[in-house]
Amino acid sequence: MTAPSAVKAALTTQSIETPSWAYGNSGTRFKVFAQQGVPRSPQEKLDDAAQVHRHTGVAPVVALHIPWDRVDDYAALADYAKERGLRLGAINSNVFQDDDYKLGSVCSPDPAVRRKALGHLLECVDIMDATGSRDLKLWFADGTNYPGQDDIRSRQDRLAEALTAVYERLGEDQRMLLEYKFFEPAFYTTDVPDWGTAYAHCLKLGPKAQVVVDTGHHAPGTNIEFIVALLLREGKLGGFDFNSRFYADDDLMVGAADPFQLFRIMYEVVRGEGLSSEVAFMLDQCHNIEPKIPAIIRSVMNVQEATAKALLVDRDALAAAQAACDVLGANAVLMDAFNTDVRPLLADVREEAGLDPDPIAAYHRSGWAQRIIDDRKGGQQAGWGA
Ligand code: PSV
Ligand code: MN
Ligand code: MN
Repeated sequence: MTAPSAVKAALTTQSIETPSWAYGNSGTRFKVFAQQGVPRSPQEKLDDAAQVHRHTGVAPVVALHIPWDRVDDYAALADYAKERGLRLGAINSNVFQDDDYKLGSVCSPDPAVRRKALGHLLECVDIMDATGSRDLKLWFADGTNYPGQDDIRSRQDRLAEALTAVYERLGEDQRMLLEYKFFEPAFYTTDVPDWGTAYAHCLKLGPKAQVVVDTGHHAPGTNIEFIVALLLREGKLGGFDFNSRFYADDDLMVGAADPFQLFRIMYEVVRGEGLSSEVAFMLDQCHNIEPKIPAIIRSVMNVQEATAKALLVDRDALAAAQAACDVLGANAVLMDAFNTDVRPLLADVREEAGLDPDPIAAYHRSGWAQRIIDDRKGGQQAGWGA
């Protein structure tokens, strides 16, 4: 087993990015259940994110979603974050919520719609300049519902054209993260349905274009850790949108549905030297029925637990068993790490950082939940069931 001190040291290098929309009200297409005390502004979302960071110590970055987090002065918003020990992370573009986007955005057959969508993406890069954000996250709802509705290849050409324009606009230290999703809202074709399509576009664009793996965006049974291993090997894994799913894009708390899968993913991250700042560990979740801040704290802890277990894998023993063609021995090395209770180790890590060993209990004791219920009336909706 890897020495606990080395595991603890590696754990301190990971930072987890929480999404602004997870702090707001969300729901399904059937109902948004409003909760008391949810943020009424991007600033209040940052106030809540600061609580998550305060109790976990590893969530100093917050992703924004434009236009859901539209403000007049983005540099001032970045200052607001900084004053709370945070920084602004990925800017998530939104080319799916306007009526104009019924037949797609950058892939639409209508050139005026394509121009509008590209204008929004370029505006997001302007916002990155103001906030100091490194990453532009691109998720396209584009696709078709019926065979013959539009030309699959022409849509790829339009996509490539828009991505190229955005790529050329990126600054020296900025990146674009292209996210794929196999279906929904389109049900016949999706223009960026899988890692292969995202990878092909990113490869042509250049090193500043990277693939983002949303763990809820695959067909059931897909081996996500294989995709992670491959993208890391090719230097093309820009980050994760973590969440968990039982059926489709459920956006439940990461690690809730399948902690073993999360461990397997994190093992490939560790194996591929991906615990660096080059890989963004973002959450993309919605908390429709559970209180939001403790749910986000729980999610951060779940990522940490999977990471700790992945770090505990005895890589020398694993390599030896693999080289000896010892199938069961190799599997046992991995399972030993997965079956280790890492909660005491993580409690130590927190205490050594001056934090409460139990972040959820510390949050409940802090009084923040009652304070926001008292102070905030009429909280914001996250947009839609992102
Ligand atoms: C839609 O599926 C989605 O959940 C994507 O995963 C994006 O990352 C997110 O919305 C925010 O736009
Ligand atoms: Mn996502
Ligand atoms: Mn999604």
